[in-house]
Amino acid sequence: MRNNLDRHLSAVRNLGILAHVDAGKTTVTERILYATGTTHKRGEVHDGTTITDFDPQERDRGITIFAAAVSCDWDGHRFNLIDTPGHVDFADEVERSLRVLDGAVAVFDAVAGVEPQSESVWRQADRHGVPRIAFVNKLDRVGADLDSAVESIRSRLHPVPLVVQLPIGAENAFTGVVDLLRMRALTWNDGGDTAAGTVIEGVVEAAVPEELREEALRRRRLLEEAVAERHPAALEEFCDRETLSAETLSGALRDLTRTGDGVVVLCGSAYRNRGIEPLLDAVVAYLPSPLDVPPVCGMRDAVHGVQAGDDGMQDAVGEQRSADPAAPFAALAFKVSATPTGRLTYLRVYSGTIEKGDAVWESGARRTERIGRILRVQADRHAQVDRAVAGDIVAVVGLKSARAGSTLCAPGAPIVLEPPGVAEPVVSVAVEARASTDTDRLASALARLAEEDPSLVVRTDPETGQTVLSGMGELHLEVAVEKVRLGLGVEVNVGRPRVTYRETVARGVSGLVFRHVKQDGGAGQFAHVVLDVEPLGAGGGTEIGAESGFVFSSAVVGGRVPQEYVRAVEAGCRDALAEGPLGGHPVTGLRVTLTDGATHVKDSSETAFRTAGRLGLREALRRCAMVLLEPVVEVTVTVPQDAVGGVLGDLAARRGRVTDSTVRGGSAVVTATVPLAELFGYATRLRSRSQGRGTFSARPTGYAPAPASAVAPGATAK
Ligand SMILES: Nc1nc2c(ncn2[C@@H]2O[C@H](COP(=O)(O)OP(=O)(O)OP(=O)(O)O)[C@@H](O)[C@H]2O)c(=O)[nH]1
Ligand SMILES: [Mg+2]
Repeated sequence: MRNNLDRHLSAVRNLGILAHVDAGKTTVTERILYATGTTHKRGEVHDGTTITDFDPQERDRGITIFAAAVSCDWDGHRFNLIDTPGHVDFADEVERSLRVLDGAVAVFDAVAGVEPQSESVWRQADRHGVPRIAFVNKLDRVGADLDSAVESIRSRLHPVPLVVQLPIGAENAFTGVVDLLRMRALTWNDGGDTAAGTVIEGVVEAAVPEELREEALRRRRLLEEAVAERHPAALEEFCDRETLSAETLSGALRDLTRTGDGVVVLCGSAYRNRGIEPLLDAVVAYLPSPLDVPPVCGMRDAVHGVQAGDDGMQDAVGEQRSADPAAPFAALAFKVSATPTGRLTYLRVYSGTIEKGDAVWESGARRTERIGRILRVQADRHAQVDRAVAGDIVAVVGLKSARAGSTLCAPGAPIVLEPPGVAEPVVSVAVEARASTDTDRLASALARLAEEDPSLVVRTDPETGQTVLSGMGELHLEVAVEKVRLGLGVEVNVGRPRVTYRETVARGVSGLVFRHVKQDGGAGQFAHVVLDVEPLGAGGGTEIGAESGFVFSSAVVGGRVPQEYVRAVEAGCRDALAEGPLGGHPVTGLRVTLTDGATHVKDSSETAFRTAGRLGLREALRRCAMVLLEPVVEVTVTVPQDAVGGVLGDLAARRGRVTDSTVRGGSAVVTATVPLAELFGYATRLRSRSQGRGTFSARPTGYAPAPASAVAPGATAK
């Protein structure tokens, strides 16, 4: 029984397709579904006919917005595949997907090489320890060059590229690849009727053409040397025989992929349907199954059953779960979406088994939920299955409170798995229904949307009473508003986008004494605190998405403030960080030390110390020298060389600082850091300046001091 289960699990591959916008992720996914016989028609992104870009806005805009999961079978293996969006505004979708994947295929454009967002997702995958293989796509394009793409992978991402194929033909004449392991030539037939009769579409295997033999042998040698250098068993064989067998190479490539000591590189043209089958074989051969990845770590939820709002993690104990279908059930919800089928919760099951009707414990709302139908996901189509076991990615109908990031587990063995991080929003717009009768419907639709997408925040501006929607960028907000408009049929007015500012400490204060005392009858309150506040120093908390912009410690001696009150002071300080003294913006990049304090036998309590922490830090911040920070991004603009002058002038006018300017594939590529506030409307401006031939992408780099002139009146909306 156990062996059967292990066999099943070792044949599962949970993988993501990652890349910069337009590298061809959705097209690769589409061809994978075609090659595996999951679909019988090849959809195209530009026709709006792909399986994974099924949302109306994705079809209209020709980009992926939402990560979509699909399952397919190849060579006795089950692939659960997630096609992710490449646009930076949707990087949170990628983050959530990476949290639940065991491996990934990173797609690169053979003309552009490594592009900014490929670099960002590569780093994200590094952080999550997700092993990956590289697919250099678009070899059919004019200017495509595998070697220079590989060089840019090496120089910008710093892995050891292990190239296992040699392209046959170039650009329009790209017909196939030499497989350097088996030393065979693979070419692809397009199918159709020719003078010689009907040609069946598909891959044709043959001997390596004579004219490529020498080059193929040279590259095979390079591959063997690179592998032997990094893999002890391979090195032994290489020393004995001065060569490596295909089996040894394959095994070593598998090991190097999993440890991250090398990255296998394949190539092809998804659009022309060349190179997909070897890519699938490589996923099977090199990427890990759920059994090959380390057990997931979580915290045993010791106070299972207490009310929501209690600090349930206080007594939590670390616990590991391995991919064992017989172990207690544990799964992480990584996506929630409202569909005509109902509310779907996407789960990665880490341990145990669930069936329809099972009761599970949900960590977020801290309540028991019941599993409705279990679905194997096929983008917008679904097939019902009886159960889901460790290692599976499925969607579940019937869960009411689970959100992206919730843990679901067996009620008898509660555990909380670490949720994916959520980036903080950097752009906000005010939204209102054009007809006041639609106001409530709009508000509840926005709230539902924010439930599905944790990187969207909806709040009411206390001063203006307006509904303010915040997110990761202009496009993110535009898509959200459009989704509500299309879904409800409600016309919406949208205000000007504004960036979210932060405040930080430039010069701190020490020995600030704050006394919180109320002793006028009834239960009193008594808490004295003495606080030091100082800047965290270079970069502290000013990276976008930084989690540790605040460090708290206690230097109180002699137990003058008991431990539980110290924790309450810290919580109070965190409360105070929500609104800084300059303009009510969140405060980041500071260290607070509790140096002393005093308690009262009767009137001291955690509540009193929390209040003292909040009011004390607020008072301290008023006395600090504070600096306003604005979000800054790195933009990469690609334009025809004759348009570069205009682009440079325009960037300078937007307070941009050019950091690099090169020529790649006949186009000028300009890199600059620019305050995000200056980039609104840049896409339209660039299009008109370059007659539609320019493209740009932006990557958040952090916060930087905002000049006083940058903050126009009213621009301080949070
Ligand atoms: N010439 C050529 N074009 C390709 C190839 N693969 C994809 N494309 C085209 O490149 C464009 C972008 O492809 P997509 O598959 O949407 O790229 P993506 O990476 O999914 O893009 P986002 O999801 O928006 O980040 C489409 O017009 C594709 O037809 C290829 O191998 N060769
Ligand atoms: Mg896509």
